[in-house]
Amino acid sequence: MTVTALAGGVPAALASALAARGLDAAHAEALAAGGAPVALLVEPLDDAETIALVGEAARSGLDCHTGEGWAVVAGTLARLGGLARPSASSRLPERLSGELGRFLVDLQEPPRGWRTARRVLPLERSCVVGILNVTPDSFSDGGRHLTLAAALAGARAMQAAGADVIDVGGESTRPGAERPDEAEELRRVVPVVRAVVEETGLAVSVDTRRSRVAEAALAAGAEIVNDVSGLAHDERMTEVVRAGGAGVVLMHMRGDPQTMDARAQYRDVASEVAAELAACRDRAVAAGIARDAVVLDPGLGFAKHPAHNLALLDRLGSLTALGHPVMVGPSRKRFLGAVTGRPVEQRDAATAAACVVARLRGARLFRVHDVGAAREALAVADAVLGASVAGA
Ligand code: HH2
Repeated sequence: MTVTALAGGVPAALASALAARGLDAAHAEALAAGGAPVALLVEPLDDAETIALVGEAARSGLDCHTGEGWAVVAGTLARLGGLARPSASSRLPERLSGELGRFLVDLQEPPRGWRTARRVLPLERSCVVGILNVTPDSFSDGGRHLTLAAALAGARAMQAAGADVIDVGGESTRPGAERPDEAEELRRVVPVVRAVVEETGLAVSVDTRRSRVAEAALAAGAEIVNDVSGLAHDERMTEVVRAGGAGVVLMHMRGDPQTMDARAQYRDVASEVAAELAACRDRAVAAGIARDAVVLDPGLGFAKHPAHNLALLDRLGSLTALGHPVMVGPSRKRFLGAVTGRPVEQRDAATAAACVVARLRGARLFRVHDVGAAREALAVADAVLGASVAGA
């Protein structure tokens, strides 16, 4: 059974209104959190579960819409919490109340940090991840960082512009790209990782689908594995991440970069991506990867048409509700060209705007080429959200 949040959000306005009227801050925040509007899609359900849910929802003052094998329950978080609590009078089957309870715990506890192999990265402020592609053929920065000196200069410039993490990749994953062999990917990535770690002291992640590349990069000082296949491509990858205590980005994709475009078919993109990422997270955690090491990423541009990417940005709440920090990587991608009509080298303003939208919808990490533009735009978004929470 999967449960998906169709809406959610930080009820900062309510908390601040209550605090302004004399409630102490903690009490105001707790009341406001309980008043947050939430809509949950629950499926699959059998007939008995559906009938029980309709009855309990009505008794709790919640809206409930049902169809063949599914239900949407909507109301405040506090009332939904009541549904999930076991009580003598509740007629909800244990499987359903238990699943709702587990889901609501994640929904209420947004993580404040990301555990990597070497530190806990704070996420109160937006975390900007600078892209360092050491490839000849990446779609926007291919060929720019082919020598060690050029790669290091790129990393230093991103650090000066406010990057928190440098993401080093040796394979282009643009649709239809040709793959380097493993020896070539190792040759590209490992010396750059070592040098960037030594020279910048920033957290370094390695963008790879290969376990041997991840392992060598972790040994060279990387602390995060960013795997666009969500640990599905290489069966040793999960163990390499676990054994290295690495932070991990689980990104959503269908198929692989060669086949993904044909698989961009969704009935309801946000709930499907959220459910597939939740399953990916469950496999990783069951295999021993620490929960607080996991970041989720909707995989903008991977098996998604422009409209899918835009809908996902708007409905990121379905992902943040899974209880992990969310990363987005809109940088210079095709869907931004489709919206603005700009060629790839003129999409940094659109990228910064997409980052701000994602921040307002709950994302905390932003993978970008132009670190300075994103950092500045996100500083405004962080300040607006901070002021709202502080009750100014
Ligand atoms: N996008 C790309 C590569 N890696 N990793 C995450 N977590 N999220 C993303 O959206 C993402 C990613 C593709 O962009 P880029 O690295 O700029 O291009 P290329 O794959 O051509 O090197």
